[in-house]
Amino acid sequence: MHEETGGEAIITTGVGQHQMWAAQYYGLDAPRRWASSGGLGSMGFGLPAALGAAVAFDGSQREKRVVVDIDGDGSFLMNCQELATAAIERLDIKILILNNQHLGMVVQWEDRFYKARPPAPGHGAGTLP
Ligand SMILES: Cc1ncc(C[n+]2csc(CCOP(=O)(O)OP(=O)(O)O)c2C)c(N)n1
Repeated sequence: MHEETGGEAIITTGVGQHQMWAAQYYGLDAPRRWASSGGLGSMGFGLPAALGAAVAFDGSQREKRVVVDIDGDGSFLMNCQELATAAIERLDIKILILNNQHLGMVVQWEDRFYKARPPAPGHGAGTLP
């Protein structure tokens, strides 16, 4: 994706493993290309952030930019109703969902720090969160 866009795309993310993966492997090499909730860590950030970036860089006030939300299935679910906004406002965004069918980062921490004991039924490997 970095190659295809010449690194010019604006990338947004949810929070979780997909976010860490994107941060490490996308190959960011310029400022003002990355919108991610690294402080509060708010799942659901990716889609609305992408909508905002698409409005800001729609080619009217500023140049047109490719906008990609790299999201997790869990994070995406938290604000997927905003797809309606994207459709109504005809916003040009792309969404890449890394669907591991888990709240991956939570499972990872359970595995690492809690001997793989899930805190609630249906939260463990092989099930939806
Ligand atoms: C609103 C909100 N609720 C809970 C959390 C705690 N949390 C951090 S990462 C994560 C799992 C994210 O799952 P997903 O979006 O599917 O990403 P993955 O880790 O699988 O890539 C959770 C529940 C959070 N950061 N934000």
